[in-house]
Amino acid sequence: MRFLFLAFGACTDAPPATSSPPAPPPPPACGDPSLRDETSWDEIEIPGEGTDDRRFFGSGVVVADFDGDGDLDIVAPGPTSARYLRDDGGRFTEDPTALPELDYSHAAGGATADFDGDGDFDLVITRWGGGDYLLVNDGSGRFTDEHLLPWVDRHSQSATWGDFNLDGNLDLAIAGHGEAEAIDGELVVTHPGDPDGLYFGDGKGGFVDESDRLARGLHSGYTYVIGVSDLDHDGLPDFVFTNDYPQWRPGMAGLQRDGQWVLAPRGAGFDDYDPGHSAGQDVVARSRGTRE
Ligand SMILES: [Ca+2]
Ligand SMILES: [Ca+2]
Ligand SMILES: [Ca+2]
Ligand SMILES: [Ca+2]
Repeated sequence: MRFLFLAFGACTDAPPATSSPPAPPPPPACGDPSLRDETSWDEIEIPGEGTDDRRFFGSGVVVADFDGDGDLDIVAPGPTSARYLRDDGGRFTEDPTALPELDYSHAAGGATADFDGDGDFDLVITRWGGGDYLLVNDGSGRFTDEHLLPWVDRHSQSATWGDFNLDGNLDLAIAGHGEAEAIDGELVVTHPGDPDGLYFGDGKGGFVDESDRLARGLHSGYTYVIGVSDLDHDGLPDFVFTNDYPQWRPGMAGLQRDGQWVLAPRGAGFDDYDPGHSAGQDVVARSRGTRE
């Protein structure tokens, strides 16, 4: 598993501000050739993350200022571990004690948010089987597992934070994938994938399993990522499901209706998620759709 990180701040295509009052210095322009110089990047290779299991692959890393020192740190879930990399003056150092001692096998992805409102970034790590973790930050980039999520043995890929029911508390959606079968050298699925998870924050630091609010047709799509957007512009958050396998719908939209999420009908403009296509003006969904 390799990562490339730019040692400078974000760039922009916007022209520098010239009007008064004086504006802060603009970020470097994207045309700055130094930003395209490979020597401007740190390359980090995390050893031991290879796997021969073709059924498994991760869904990403989590980046945030976990220790509150003003720079971005990294949590890298992987097939055999989850690793915490702290930015120490522009160089990343692994801190093996930042994350609690847990079984991180088949850690697939994660997401961060300050779900408890204490000013630091907390962390969800999803696992492709064996249960997901919600880790609470103590403010210094050290985490504990307080078992705030219901334990579900689901082949999870990724997690998404948001206030889905607009009650002021952060909620969590977890994408459920599933196991395929190897038949004649090809991976195929002959049964529905694992149900996605939907957990509403209770305002007291806990979560309530509200997965049944997702209509049956939205579950079980071998989902990589659940995106959130108000697709139909009614003020209520909707979901986009980016799925695996052509045997199932590669993409689905769930529209919020009376506290439930219902499958948007085909032809309504929300199901055009074939590989390379976009869905609506707010969300771009992409599903590979086939296995290599
Ligand atoms: Ca930091
Ligand atoms: Ca927090
Ligand atoms: Ca909420
Ligand atoms: Ca909506």
